[in-house]
Amino acid sequence: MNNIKDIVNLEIYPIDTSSDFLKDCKKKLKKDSVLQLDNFISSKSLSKIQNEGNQLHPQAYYCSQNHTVLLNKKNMDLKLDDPCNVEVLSNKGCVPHDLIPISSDLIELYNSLVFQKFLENVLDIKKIYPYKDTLSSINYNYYEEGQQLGWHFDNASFAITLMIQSPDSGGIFEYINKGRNYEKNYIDKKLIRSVLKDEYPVNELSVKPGTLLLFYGRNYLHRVTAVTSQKCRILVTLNYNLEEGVSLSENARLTFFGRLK
Ligand SMILES: O=C(O)CCC(=O)C(=O)O
Ligand SMILES: [Fe+2]
Repeated sequence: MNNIKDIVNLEIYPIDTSSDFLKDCKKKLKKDSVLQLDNFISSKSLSKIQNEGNQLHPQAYYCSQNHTVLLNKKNMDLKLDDPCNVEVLSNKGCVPHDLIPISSDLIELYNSLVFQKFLENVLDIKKIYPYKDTLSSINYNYYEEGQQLGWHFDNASFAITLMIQSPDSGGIFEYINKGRNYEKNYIDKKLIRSVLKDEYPVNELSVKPGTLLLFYGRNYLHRVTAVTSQKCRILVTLNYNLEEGVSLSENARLTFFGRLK
């Protein structure tokens, strides 16, 4: 039986007990807008997940799409040089939740009340819920050589990712901790324009296998640069909702998984 104690490195990250540790995480997330917890997953569990990710790899569904930073299609009725109407490319493979074995440590982690409570505390959220549909809660993402995720703001307010396998080169997570305030309906087009033109200094994170990353993806512009090695980048997204019974839109499911169920 896999147990949260065997999956998470509780000696380094006492998510089950220490309130000081929680306060620290909260503070860091507020200050830096990202929370990076290296070696969050124990080495034994990480090996299991890496094997699982490599075994599932042939079943990945690959998609390639052009989209704007707001994840829309180019709108011909808007100014074509509006930075929110400029298209970037995203292409990657995805293995959806229903293909992940029920015995997976990822499922244990995702469903763990200790882990969920930790996320709720750090993110200052009352309660998080899994997706209602069978595909969207846990996703393996595969970035092959030449594949990337273009600059964007997420639709979801926060993102939780787990690095499984780093490529030998490229595939770097880059972000700026401003650009939009969704709650206040504010967007900094000048800033977005200069980021899209590579004229703004962006932050990059060096993320290793086993690292858990939390970030406010809806307000912070981010991307994954193209992988430039034969070794692919494998990353898991742990996707939760703020309300119960929510499914990912049909459009998004068809785009990312190639099916609705
Ligand atoms: O792959 C990553 O590190 C980030 C993923 C991401 O930004 C997304 O799925 O929206
Ligand atoms: Fe994102």
